[in-house]
Amino acid sequence: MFTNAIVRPPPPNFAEGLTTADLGPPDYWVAWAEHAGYCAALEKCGVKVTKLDADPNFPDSTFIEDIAVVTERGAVLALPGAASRAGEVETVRDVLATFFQTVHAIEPPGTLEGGDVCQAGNHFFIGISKRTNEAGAEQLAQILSSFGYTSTFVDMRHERTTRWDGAPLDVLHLKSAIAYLGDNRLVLTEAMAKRAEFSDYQLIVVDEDEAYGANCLRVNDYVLLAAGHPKLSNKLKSIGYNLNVLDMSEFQRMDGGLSCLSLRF
Ligand code: CIR
Repeated sequence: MFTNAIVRPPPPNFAEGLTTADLGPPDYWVAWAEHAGYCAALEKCGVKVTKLDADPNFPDSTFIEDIAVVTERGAVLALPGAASRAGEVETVRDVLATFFQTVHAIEPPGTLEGGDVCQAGNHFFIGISKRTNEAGAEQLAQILSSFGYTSTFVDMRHERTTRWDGAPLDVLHLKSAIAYLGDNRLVLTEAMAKRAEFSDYQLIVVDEDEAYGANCLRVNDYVLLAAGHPKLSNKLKSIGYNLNVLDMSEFQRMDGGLSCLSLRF
């Protein structure tokens, strides 16, 4: 059960953030409204939402999940692999200190972004990507082990998806392509479903044309799902999940998914 979430609304210069989606610039006010809808959805799931001030110094700072790994046993401050995002850790460190006695931290030469970290019960999958390096993944695995969790690494460096125009697109983070729903169930893209790392799980495979939907989010009694993924929506409903379908269009333009918009614990 999650009781808390930390979020940060997009700043007015949100469009200046990093992106590869080639879907055109996001509209700030639409993004603002989508973010408000996301916060309302979290509240409906029964979590208390702590909202940080939007920070125009960091256009990508709404994607707060990348800046920490929070668990019921402790918190770890990340160290973003994207140089433009490095300064986002300061305010996140301060807010985590209000919830956790000790906040561990990834240290150079390690880099790690929370989007590469997928908790599946007492086990963690840690993606090694363009943003998370081996040193960062090793450091996180050691800290998680001190909390009593196990981890395995998933190499994402050659993982590609197909962009809307047919062009190949690098998968940004591990959780761009998988989500853990509880009950030993993973939602994942076709490419990820073929990988040995996930063979012990029940797999809900997302069709390639709905790949963005793989970044869905179980929060207590609901699964939050981005709008526009009817096949995945039907699969999840048929298993019996309560869905809350959310508009994410402006975040998708900036390569961000549902999970990226909050830290949950
Ligand atoms: C970035 O490139 O860092 C942001 N524009 C998007 C980050 C999305 N985060 C995530 O998938 N966890």
